[in-house]
Amino acid sequence: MKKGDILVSGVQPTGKLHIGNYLGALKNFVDLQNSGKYQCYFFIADLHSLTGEFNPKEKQKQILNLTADFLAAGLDPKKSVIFQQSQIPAHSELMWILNTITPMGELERMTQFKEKAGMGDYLLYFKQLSENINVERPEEEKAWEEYEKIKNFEKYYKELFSREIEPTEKDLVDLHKILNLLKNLSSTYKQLREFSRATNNLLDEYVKRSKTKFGLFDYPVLMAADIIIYNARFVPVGDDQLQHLELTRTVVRKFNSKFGKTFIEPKAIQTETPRVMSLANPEKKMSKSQPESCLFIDDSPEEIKNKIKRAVTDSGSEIKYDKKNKPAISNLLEIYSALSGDVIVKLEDEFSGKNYSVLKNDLAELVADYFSDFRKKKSALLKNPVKLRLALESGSEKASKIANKKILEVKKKVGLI
Ligand code: AQP
Repeated sequence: MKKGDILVSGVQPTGKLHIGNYLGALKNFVDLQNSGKYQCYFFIADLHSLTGEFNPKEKQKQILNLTADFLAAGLDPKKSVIFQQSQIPAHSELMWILNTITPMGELERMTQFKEKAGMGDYLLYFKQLSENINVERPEEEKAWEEYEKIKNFEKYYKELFSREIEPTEKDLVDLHKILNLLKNLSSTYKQLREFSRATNNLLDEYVKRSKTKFGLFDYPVLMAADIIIYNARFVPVGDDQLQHLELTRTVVRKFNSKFGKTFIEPKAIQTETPRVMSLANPEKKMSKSQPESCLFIDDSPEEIKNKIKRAVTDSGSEIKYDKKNKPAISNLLEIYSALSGDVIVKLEDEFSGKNYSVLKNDLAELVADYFSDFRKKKSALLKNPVKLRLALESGSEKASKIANKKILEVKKKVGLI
């Protein structure tokens, strides 16, 4: 293997890979590997994949399926270390040590957690409410006392939702009590009825949150361990992982300042398409957990054609790259450009005067063609699961040598040995 900076990234074996996973991560893994500039470590993030719902009977199949994706896309065990996260206990050991220095407040801020635990949109909505609340003083003097009480509530509310840390369930219960007291007074103040409704909804979300599994909350700490245990300087990831990577950097600083310089602060490497958007809703990212939003890289040409045909489009008919006003067409153009290598201006020129269906037809052909070789290689690889398993085992053995050395260093620094 060539010398050079170390680079690490992983993908969860949770199902088929979509074109976002490919253009935001896997394609880049292959390019970075082939550049010869890095020592590359790519792993099957099977421990991470336990944080969602899953069927244990399917897990082995998913692990081998993703290994086949890696190899069929061009990752080469002779050039990169390709391994299975759970085969290297040092990742989990390091995670535990990092857990002891990671503030919960940092984890509570993670957008992905808030979205998956069902709170993200609600908190955003409350923030907006708090920014807009401004109850006017009523004309009639007899209502002034009532107005003062509401004004106090307004102050309390704004303070609660302007903090960096989310309000606790107790804050919400208190808020609810105040709203109940104000309810009799507030018949004239429509805004407060909206707060009352929203507070009830948010309390429901807190109940949902309390049922959310801790693994999902702790996910970014395991991710930090995955990266820094290899002394990685770079991490090729899509946009959705940037916040987690920032947390990794924070954890590294905390560890180094407490126990002495041990870890490197890693940086992201991103592609031109770090955030491929959903085919069903171009305001949201394409996500495996929303299969209807996805174009999977092993979809058949027929499926690709149907999915792209059904993809939502924007109003108007001009094929123009304009993320704000034409998010759906811009997303299709980005995918087109990434796969064809043509710059977007050239595509706009090519499709000028043509309608959306021409772009969709051409894109469907391009995607089907692009992945045709991949599909063949993948189906051949899947016919030999033993070979896939051996490839993973041999990679895991190489990775564990590095990881075991690092965990020893960490244990010494912490005083465990
Ligand atoms: N829409 C996307 N555009 C660009 N890159 C993306 N990635 C994920 N979605 C997009 C990147 O793919 C890599 C591997 O993803 P993963 O399997 O670890 O992540 P994931 O988050 O489970 O994949 P999904 O589709 O995002 O699943 P959901 O949202 O359902 O959990 C990562 O580098 C990621 O940034």
